[in-house]
Amino acid sequence: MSVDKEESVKKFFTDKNAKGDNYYNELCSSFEKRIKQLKKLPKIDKENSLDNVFEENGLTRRDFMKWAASITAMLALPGSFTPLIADAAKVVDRLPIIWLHMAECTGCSEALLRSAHPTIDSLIFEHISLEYHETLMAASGWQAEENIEHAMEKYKGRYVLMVEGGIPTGLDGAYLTIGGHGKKGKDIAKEASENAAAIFAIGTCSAFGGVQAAIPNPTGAVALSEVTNKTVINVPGCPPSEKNIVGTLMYFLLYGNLPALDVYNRPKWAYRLRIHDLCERRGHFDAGEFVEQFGDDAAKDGFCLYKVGCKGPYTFNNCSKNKFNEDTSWPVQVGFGCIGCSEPNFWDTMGTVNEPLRDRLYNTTLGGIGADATADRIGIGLLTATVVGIAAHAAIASVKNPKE
Ligand code: FSX
Ligand code: SF4
Ligand code: F3S
Repeated sequence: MSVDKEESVKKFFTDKNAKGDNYYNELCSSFEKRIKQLKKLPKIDKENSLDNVFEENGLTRRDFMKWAASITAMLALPGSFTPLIADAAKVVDRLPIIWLHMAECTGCSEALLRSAHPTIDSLIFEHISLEYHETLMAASGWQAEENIEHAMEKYKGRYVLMVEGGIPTGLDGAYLTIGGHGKKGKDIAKEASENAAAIFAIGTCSAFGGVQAAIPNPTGAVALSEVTNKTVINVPGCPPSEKNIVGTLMYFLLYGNLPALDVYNRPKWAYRLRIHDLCERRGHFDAGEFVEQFGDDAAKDGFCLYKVGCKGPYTFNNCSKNKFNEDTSWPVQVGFGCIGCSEPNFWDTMGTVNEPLRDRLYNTTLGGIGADATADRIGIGLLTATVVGIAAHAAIASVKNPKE
């Protein structure tokens, strides 16, 4: 282990042990204080309470507390914080939200809201005060334009800005104009960022440019962070899981500040580990048991999908924990490898979807040890898996944000 790595491991354990009773007591008081302050703010949705919304949708208090417990665990807080998380969810409608759509497919909104049976996450999201959301609001045209201007003025410095989609900047932004006055998307995003209390880039398009920024990027689409000099919290995924969206919101609600972020400004609580680290097929990877082609016996046995293109070793996200479609499944579970959708430029850098990356990234970083060669020699077991892990980290480190 290098000295640097050793130091950081030591620091990790020292910090962890330092988080004794005092740390959690103080955290608990600061959450209570914050919830109290939020409660004093005018209730934006005066007509309804979250309790009523749950009742109308056939959800019990038990369901709600189960949800609160899962958010508590997700944010790595002790179980005793569950009632506080539940309290915080109830004041979520004190937080005005402005949600902008730029260049994208609306999959992020869909992921959150289109469930056959409303989930707690979707209900909480519907209950928060969405002051402006082009897909959901009734207003259109001039009225819609007025709404956003009014919301930005009325909630100046208080609103949370959520942006979905990449921002076209080609032809000075003329590829995306919105509303009766033909305002450019890039100008709206920049203006709305100015007085936001927090800014979340929802989805890979907004976080990193996404599919429209893939080569040759005809509209000059860029990440939200390129058009504003404010800090943007990236919640990538194409689409991201609704839990990562709601979890990020809950974090902000409770802590009142930004979570610890990785080099790509993704909250560490959600994007700290690789898909590969959390994968239910990982045992097969370590044992050298691979699907060689879709439909073979190994596929039926649920073996590892690395050789049919899984990019889990290079992708940081928590999909196996959060799952999609009402918590039923996630890509690898249904038998299709991860395509790396929460990584910057994954359309350009992650190669062909159904093929491993071959030697493209590995050769330069590990003195010629190719990923496929590694997988073929996997019989040597865990050591080999470690090599792939190191290779993936090294490859990722080599393409990290130059700003770091
Ligand atoms: Fe689509 Fe959102 Fe992908 Fe992008 O999700 S699901 S293309 S991340 O901006 O609508
Ligand atoms: Fe899972 Fe993919 Fe890693 Fe295999 S390569 S263990 S399928 S994440
Ligand atoms: Fe995306 Fe991979 Fe998860 S493709 S949804 S990060 S499993």
